[in-house]
Amino acid sequence: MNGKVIAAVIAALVILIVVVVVVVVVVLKKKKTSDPESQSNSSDTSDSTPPAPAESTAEVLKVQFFQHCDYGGTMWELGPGSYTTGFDDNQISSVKIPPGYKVSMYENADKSGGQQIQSHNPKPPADVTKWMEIPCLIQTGQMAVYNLNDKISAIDIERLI
Ligand SMILES: [Ca+2]
Repeated sequence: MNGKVIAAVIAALVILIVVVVVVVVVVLKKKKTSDPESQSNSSDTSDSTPPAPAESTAEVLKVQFFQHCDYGGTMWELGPGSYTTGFDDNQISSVKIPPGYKVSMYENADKSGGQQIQSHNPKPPADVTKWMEIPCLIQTGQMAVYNLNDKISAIDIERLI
């Protein structure tokens, strides 16, 4: 009898130890799995964060030059830079300038002497949509400042924004 009781007690102790070990292991596993879960949750929230919006102002517009007054004939489009080619010499008669651009137009290819025009469009937020339009570069009346009709041989275009 005593041996059986002792055996039963030992068996009970072994079972108790096994149960305790199992409980401890389960608790530890829950703790370990709960940490990656919280990490995955945080990564989920970072994934759901919307990407930074693309810069709409990054678009590079081009100045439009026209062969005839009132934007007729051939059109030449030029981005920021310095030009003596890319347009027909002594042909430009009208110009459309995008917002935020400064355009210098010269009678001479070396930009020395002769007539010059420097026009710049106001920076945003003054008016980001309005283009500056010069319908004719001929010298007439209040447009006397424009005396480069069919004379332009060099152009500088600068982006101000
Ligand atoms: Ca012309």
